[in-house]
Amino acid sequence: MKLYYFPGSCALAPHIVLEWLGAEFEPVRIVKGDPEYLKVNPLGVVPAIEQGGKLYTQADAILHWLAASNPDANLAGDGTPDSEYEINNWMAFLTGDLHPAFFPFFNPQRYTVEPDGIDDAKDAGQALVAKYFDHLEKHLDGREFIAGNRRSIVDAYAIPMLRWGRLLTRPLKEYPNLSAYLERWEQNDGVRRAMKEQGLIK
Ligand SMILES: N[C@@H](CCC(=O)N[C@@H](CS)C(=O)NCC(=O)O)C(=O)O
Repeated sequence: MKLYYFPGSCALAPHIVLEWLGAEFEPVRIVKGDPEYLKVNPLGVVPAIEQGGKLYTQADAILHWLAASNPDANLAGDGTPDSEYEINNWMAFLTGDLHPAFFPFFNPQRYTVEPDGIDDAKDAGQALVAKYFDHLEKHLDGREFIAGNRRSIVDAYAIPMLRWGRLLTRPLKEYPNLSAYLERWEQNDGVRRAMKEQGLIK
């Protein structure tokens, strides 16, 4: 199994899950825009996992696939409609709302045709991130995990997003619950192994 990633990206989420699972895999670091990688994944984005001649893409789908392939690890719902709903609800929020809100911050040139519109695009993205961070901040009040009462693929996915929060003009430390949550997870063995393999910590 190969996991394609670039450091600190949303590919950190499946990387963390693979560490939690104790899976055997090869992390493959790619450079954005590398034409060789476009031959693997024509969309040019990470994460992607190659296994058995098949390419798995889309973080949400990959994370659900990993959880479903390893049911004993209990990383998704417990099979009841409500627990599946809760996992899917938070995955949709993180992958469909929060992650895209960062797009104009990281790639503002894709969101404006005005040469002097870059800062505006970045600011607009940050305003949207703040809205979603406020929502998650309230949700995490008194909670250890985002979905249910045990760790799940949702927590793995939240970790890279919250790390990006440290780069914002209104940085993560202004959200006490989010900061404490991330700091807790950054002490987790599997999370540390994944961050180390991506060169994010020593
Ligand atoms: N819908 C995709 C989005 C993946 C995505 O945008 N990944 C970012 C890294 S976090 C990326 O590869 N960006 C490179 C680019 O947009 O060129 C998913 O959820 O997997």
